[in-house]
Amino acid sequence: TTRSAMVSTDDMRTRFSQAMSAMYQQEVPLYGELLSLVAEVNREVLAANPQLAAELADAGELERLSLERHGAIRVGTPRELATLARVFAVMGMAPVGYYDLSQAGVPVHSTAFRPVDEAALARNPFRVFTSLLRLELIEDDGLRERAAQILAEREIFTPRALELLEQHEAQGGFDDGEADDFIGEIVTTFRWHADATVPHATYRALHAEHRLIADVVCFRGPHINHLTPRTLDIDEVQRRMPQRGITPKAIIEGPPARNCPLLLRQTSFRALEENIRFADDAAGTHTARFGEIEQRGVALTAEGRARYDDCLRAARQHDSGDNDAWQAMLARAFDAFPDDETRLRREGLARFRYLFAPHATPEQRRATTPETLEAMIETGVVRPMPITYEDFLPVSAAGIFRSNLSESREQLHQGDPQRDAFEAALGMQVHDELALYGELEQASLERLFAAS
Ligand code: OOG
Ligand code: NI
Repeated sequence: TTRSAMVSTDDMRTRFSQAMSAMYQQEVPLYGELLSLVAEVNREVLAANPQLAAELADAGELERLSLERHGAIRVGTPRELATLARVFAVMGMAPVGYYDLSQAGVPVHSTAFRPVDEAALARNPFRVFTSLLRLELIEDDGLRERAAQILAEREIFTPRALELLEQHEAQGGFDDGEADDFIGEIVTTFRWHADATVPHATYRALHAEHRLIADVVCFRGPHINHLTPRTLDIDEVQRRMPQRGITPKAIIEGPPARNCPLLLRQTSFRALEENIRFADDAAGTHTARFGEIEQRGVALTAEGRARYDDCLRAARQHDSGDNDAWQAMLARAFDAFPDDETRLRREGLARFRYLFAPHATPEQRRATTPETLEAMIETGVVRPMPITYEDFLPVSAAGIFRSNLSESREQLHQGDPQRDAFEAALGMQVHDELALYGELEQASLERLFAAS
């Protein structure tokens, strides 16, 4: 008998993000409330902007507008990270970027598992921001060894998940039933456990070192700590959260609102304090889980990114913690950053995908060369479209991590970037995100010139 058709990696990723969303809405009802608020604001934005609605409809984006775009987890050991890399490969997700959060006082380093090719990104860009705890930043030898030992003893994957993973690697795919089995087993790894694996005293000692250390070490698995839908108006969702009984973090992270949106803007609600039963039967609480929203803009070149970092740094010297004041400050700090597509492109600050206009004639297409490109753009034969930023921002990510912590800036653990150690743990190198955007732009130009 022939095997039934194998499920595509894109389909695996979609099944995974849907299963995670269903589980998380059930586990964290406030997250369901956030999703409903996001859908409400998205509906209003579309009703007020028929042109945007038409563009999104053309791009096939309307049906999945309010669906999750990313989630985040934190693991404790190289082996856990390496196995996750294999699991995410089944879903067409590869590690992109290296983020050193220790610079911001968070004792982890991270990557984002995401699709990299254009077609897969268009089908479903779902990403998982994945952090590895840096135990070496625990200063106390005894506590560090205890934490390492607790982590060494746990197995975050079910036996069936590991069996299916090996089967997938041997046979190169899953049929429909295996695909659903696998997703079910993997989602189990990311569920919440209200019972900690350690006595309360151990939890308290690790927590005193850093709340995130306790979060990673004291539980059976890496619970999903947030999911993030896409909003069309992040400022409005931030404004309305309190009306829904949701407490937002103080400020929206990332660049200010712009005519040509840049990179990524994010905000979240403050993590919930949840009841926990410890291994010695003591009762207590733990704060880890929240909901986030994101609004994405254009990817920048290395030069654009350096300018972004400069503007952000200038504004951060005056951070008051009040969102309105902060946004006004940011807008001023970004005054000098060009805010129209033509300048962003001509000044080499942002990445674009070049397409022929539908009305471009065969002669015009043939006449399009590197030398005539600018003229073809000016006469409307070629259309540059901004390439969406698909990654994360370390300063913003540190701000999102802090929705777990007190709003005060914890500056406990300063470390150096350890990219080599991270990649050794991962078992592979991470993709360079800046290079990926350059390749997308280059590929679109080559397609254009191939017509000449
Ligand atoms: C991850 C925080 C980073 C983002 O969107 O920047 C993040 C975490 O809290 O584990 O998800
Ligand atoms: Ni996030």
